[in-house]
Amino acid sequence: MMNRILITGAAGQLGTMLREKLRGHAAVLRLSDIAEIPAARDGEEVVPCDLADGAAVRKLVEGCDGIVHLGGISVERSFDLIEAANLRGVYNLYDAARANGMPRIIFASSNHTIGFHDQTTRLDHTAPYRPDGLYGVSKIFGEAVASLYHDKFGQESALVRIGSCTPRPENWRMLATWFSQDDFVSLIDAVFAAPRLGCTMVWGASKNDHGWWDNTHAAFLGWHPKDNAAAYAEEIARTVPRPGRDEAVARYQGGVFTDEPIHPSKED
Ligand code: NAI
Ligand code: 15L
Repeated sequence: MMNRILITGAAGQLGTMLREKLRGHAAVLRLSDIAEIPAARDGEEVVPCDLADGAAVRKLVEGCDGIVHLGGISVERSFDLIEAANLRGVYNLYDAARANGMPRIIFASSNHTIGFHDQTTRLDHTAPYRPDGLYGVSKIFGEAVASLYHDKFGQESALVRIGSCTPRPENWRMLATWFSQDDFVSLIDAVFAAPRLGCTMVWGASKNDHGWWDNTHAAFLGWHPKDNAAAYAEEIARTVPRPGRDEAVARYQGGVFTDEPIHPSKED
């Protein structure tokens, strides 16, 4: 049993879900966000923090033996916003971990690191980056910081390139990208329990019949996803109009993110 797991981004969509599902997986869940978080219950601590504030992040990480790093901008936005939360924030987190005994970090990376790959291409861990926006670029930066801190200091991380983590698949693309909530939880347990982690990229997806991503390289973690978006295929075919083959959502792995503009920063 772990003593204290820190969840950053705990007020967000996945943070709120993991707050419930990781209850009891550690003696204490330390919940942090820049946004308001509902009050702590038994076995929880709420510690508000802006990830862009290095001194505050250093204190935040103190006493934690595992980190699930979800905090940051989670969609395409201006460089200003992305820079503070996803560039400075991820650097602050890794440097704070180095100063605090190097607890394992599960970094919520994203499929948008490779979003411009065509949906007909199957990818493994050697696939080249093809970000579909500044958000995807920021997740590549996070993966690079994790790699640096591993090679330089031995910091262990799982770089989870999450597909689409929702209660159920909602559209045609999610027949490939869906990551069930339970499969995310079992991955977190496997990562914290593994005798050796290193700095390992894991595709955050369930075992979808129509998936694009090959996790063979990460088999040593002993993680076995159980859910399959195919169980919802008939319902999606019945209720969701199928996009045209030339639409970004049906062409590229990153879907509609590939169609986003570069959002102007304040000074532009
Ligand atoms: P979300 O946007 O609902 O939650 C992110 C949280 O981070 C928010 O509560 C926000 O207040 C917080 N945050 C933003 N800037 C911050 C700062 N400067 N300091 C502290 N906290 C800050 O996103 P969601 O969907 O819960 O995703 C969680 C993580 O997983 C994100 O990093 C996202 O990029 C990643 N991810 C999520 C996917 C999904 O399917 N939901 C898919 C791929 C990646
Ligand atoms: C992400 O990276 C986003 O954070 C999430 O909101 C979804 O859009 C997801 O990717 C996706 O590609 O479905």
